[in-house]
Amino acid sequence: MDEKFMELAIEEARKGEGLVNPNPLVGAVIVKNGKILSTGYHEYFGGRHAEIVAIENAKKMGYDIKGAEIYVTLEPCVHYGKTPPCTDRIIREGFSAVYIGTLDPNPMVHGKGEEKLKNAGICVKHGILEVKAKELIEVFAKYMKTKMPFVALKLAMSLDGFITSMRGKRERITSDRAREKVHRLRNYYSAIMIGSKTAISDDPLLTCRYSFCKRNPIRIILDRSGKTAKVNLKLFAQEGRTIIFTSSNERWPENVEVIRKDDLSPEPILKALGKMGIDSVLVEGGANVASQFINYADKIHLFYAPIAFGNGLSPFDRKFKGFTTKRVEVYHPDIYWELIPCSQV
Ligand code: AOF
Ligand code: ZN
Repeated sequence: MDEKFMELAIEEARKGEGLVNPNPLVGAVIVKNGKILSTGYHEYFGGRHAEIVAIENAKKMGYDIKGAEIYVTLEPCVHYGKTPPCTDRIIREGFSAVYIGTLDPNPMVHGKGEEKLKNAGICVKHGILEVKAKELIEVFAKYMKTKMPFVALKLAMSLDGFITSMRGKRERITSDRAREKVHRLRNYYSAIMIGSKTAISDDPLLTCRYSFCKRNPIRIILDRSGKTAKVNLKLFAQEGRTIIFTSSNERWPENVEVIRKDDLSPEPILKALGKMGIDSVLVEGGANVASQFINYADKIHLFYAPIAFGNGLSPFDRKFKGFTTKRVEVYHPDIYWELIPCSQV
């Protein structure tokens, strides 16, 4: 058993970012006599599972995989979903060992995949690089368990703790490098959410515009009074879905999905998104929306820029507690600080 093969399987899995939701990111590596024969990953929602891709890749290259070992980031499935069970295939191919990153939180699979493989006489071990393997499926796990989307909050903040200056139109806070990271987040999460005030004052595109982007996130605007119906926002003309939550009877362009609700507080919004099959949302602003959703955040992506506003709005005007540092990175000259709720440590 070697952790470096699991590391590679995790790297493979990440290639599916943006296309697998609401399925999990999964990667697999096939090893024989210490040599890597093939790799594979879950490429898109409804597509072949990672193990199957790795098996078929090995066969394409003419390898005999009987007696080989497979490293897979998530427990192989036992159910007939959109594809037949991976455990059956692993048994049929004659693998000698299966190394699993983490068990599948899906109750149809959890523990059953491992048991089935063991009963077939295969050596099975789970919990290889488990912290990383779990992080890989954190969106899937939250959505599977709660039917509510994973909530990620993105904040760009000045050194003195403000997310916008008082001068009206929002100024650019973070650098180009930080911006690339933000687009990675837009590619990673299924949807992106902002309030009507930000939509109107910034007129953002809310698209994913770097070479690594696989698609645009679903754009969600919270607009209680229907202010955005009266303006011709750029985001209405972008490729992909736009959803407006509102309690007004205004009319929007035809391509915009309008959901009428009296209560636009986080809980009913998140429940509605969950029902629509949306597994994750990146809350991008502004201060009002951020401070409302902060207590629902499963993760905070905070970008600190070395500038000072002297005054402005802080998203932390409500009770803020129970978060801890997951990682810190530098996107020169900005600092990126990833926070997670203490309950998840
Ligand atoms: C794996 N490898 O690559 C994935 C797994 O509808 P299906 O057939 O695609 O099944 C989806 C379920 O299968 C999903 O909820 C999760 O439990 C598991 N996903 N399992 O062994 C994979 N994507
Ligand atoms: Zn499977």
